[in-house]
Amino acid sequence: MMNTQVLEIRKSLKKKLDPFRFEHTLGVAYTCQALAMRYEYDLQKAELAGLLHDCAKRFDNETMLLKCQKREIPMTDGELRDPSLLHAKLGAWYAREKYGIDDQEILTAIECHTTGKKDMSLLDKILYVADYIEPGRYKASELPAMRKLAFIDLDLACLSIMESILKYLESTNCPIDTTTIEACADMRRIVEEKQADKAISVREDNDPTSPTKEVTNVESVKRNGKNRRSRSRREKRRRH
Ligand code: DGI
Ligand code: FE
Ligand code: FE
Repeated sequence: MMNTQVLEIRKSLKKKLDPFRFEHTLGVAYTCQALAMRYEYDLQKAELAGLLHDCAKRFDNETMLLKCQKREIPMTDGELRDPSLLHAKLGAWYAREKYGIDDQEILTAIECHTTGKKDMSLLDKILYVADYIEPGRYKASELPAMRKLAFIDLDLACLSIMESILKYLESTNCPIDTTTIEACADMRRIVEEKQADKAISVREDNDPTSPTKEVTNVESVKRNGKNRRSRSRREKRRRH
């Protein structure tokens, strides 16, 4: 069933955003939903985050600075040096105050969608990645590979996008916000820890003397033998 809140938001954004930004918004909302299906996240929350993520993108830098000052939204040095970053924070403010979103996960995802942040939630990562890979994007680097990777390993896709953006910012001498650097370092730590865990478990699987291997074997014998047998006995009993 189509949700009326989503329809209202879409109608309002169509009026307020320029046609290219509106198309991008629909693309991000759609991609957020696709990733939410893949990673078993709430589809409607993912759609709302995608729809509203750039809702403050219609203001110029000067206006955003004034609006943030007026609303006492704290600004970082990086945002003061490049106020275009403020559309994320200001967007979260609009989502809450003007579009009636009270779900903190959605608001946080909108707030960190440009720089990322430490300890990103599943929705933060879904929105961050969807913003980069949505079908309408064509300029970003390595898009086909990123699009594929997003549906294989979300953390690795997130890290690859962050590294690519940092490389671009460094090459163009753009002021880099510390949040962007922290987000990338944190995601690298997560990916490296996951890779180390995987390497250990592969080594243990190949080592017949490994104690964990024994436990795994005992456990799998229990699961595959005893439990399966008792289940089939139960099933037999039920049938007779
Ligand atoms: O609003 P969109 O264009 O859809 O996408 P976005 O909100 O992810 O913004 C993308 C731009 O933000 C991209 O050109 C890289 C830039 N960006 C990300 N982190 C930083 C940054 N720009 C600066 N100056 N500093 C950062 O730390
Ligand atoms: Fe944005
Ligand atoms: Fe965007």
